[in-house]
Amino acid sequence: MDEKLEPIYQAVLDGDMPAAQESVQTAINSEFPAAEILNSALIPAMGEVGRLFEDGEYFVPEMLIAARAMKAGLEIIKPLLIDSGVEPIGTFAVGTVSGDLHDIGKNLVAMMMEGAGFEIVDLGTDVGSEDFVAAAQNGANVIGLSALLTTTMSNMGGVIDAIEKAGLRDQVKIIVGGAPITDGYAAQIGADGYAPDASQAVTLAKLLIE
Ligand code: B1M
Repeated sequence: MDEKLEPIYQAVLDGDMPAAQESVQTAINSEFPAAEILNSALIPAMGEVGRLFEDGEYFVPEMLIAARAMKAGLEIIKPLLIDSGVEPIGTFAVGTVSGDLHDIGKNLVAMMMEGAGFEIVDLGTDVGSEDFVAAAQNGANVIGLSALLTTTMSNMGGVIDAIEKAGLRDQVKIIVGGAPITDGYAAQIGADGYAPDASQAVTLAKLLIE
């Protein structure tokens, strides 16, 4: 790993928020590309946190402070990932489904969508079907459902059913993503598509509203 990225990776692993902010800022000051900071340091660090959790070396508090450090780093690169002043190409409403509190991936998807010119309605985490239905009623063209837990991914199908029951299914495209989700699962629950990461979510959403 590049020596400018190593302290960022380490700061997230240590859950050291000030060090994460400082090391991200240092990398930006030396004109390191924001996308590389994200893809080569921040995301791999969270992957390693997950591995340490699985191995019983990290517990929930360590995951929590690592997530806080990552979010602080993301806040710094956010303006560089978002190209402001672009005419909205559609409205993207996004949320993490009911029972699920993971929001880093969802926030990244929202950031990239904003950068691609979508107007964003961020519904937050632990979002019930009724809020997704309301977003569709309020004119969202694309709805994004995120889930990180095998126990909450099943709530995605419920959201799609609720949108169908409200008579809104033809008006919106629904895309799904998150670590346990696959193409096959997306097809099974009747979503319009699945994206494995934030940048592919943008490509998919643009394709669907074309
Ligand atoms: Co949690 N957690 N967690 N956690 N956590 C995982 C998901 C886990 C895989 C860890 C592990 O065991 N290795 C495991 C799930 C196992 C399973 O379901 N089979 C797990 C567990 C078990 C839990 C708890 C149950 C732990 C407990 O309490 N015993 C608990 C559940 C709480 C709840 O939600 N009800 C819990 C809690 C937490 C924290 C609160 C401590 C914290 C979240 C903080 C926060 O988000 N604000 C946390 C964290 C940080 C993680 C890991 C370590 C990292 C997640 C992350 O932010 N990744 C995670 C392990 C892992 O993923 N390796 C883990 C970085 C992020 C950029 O990636 O979110 O995957 P990701 O998003 C990607 C793609 O998935 C995709 O694009 C993003 C980037 O390109 N994507 C989409 C995501 N959403 C998309 C939507 C789209 C398209 C693409 O379209 C709409």
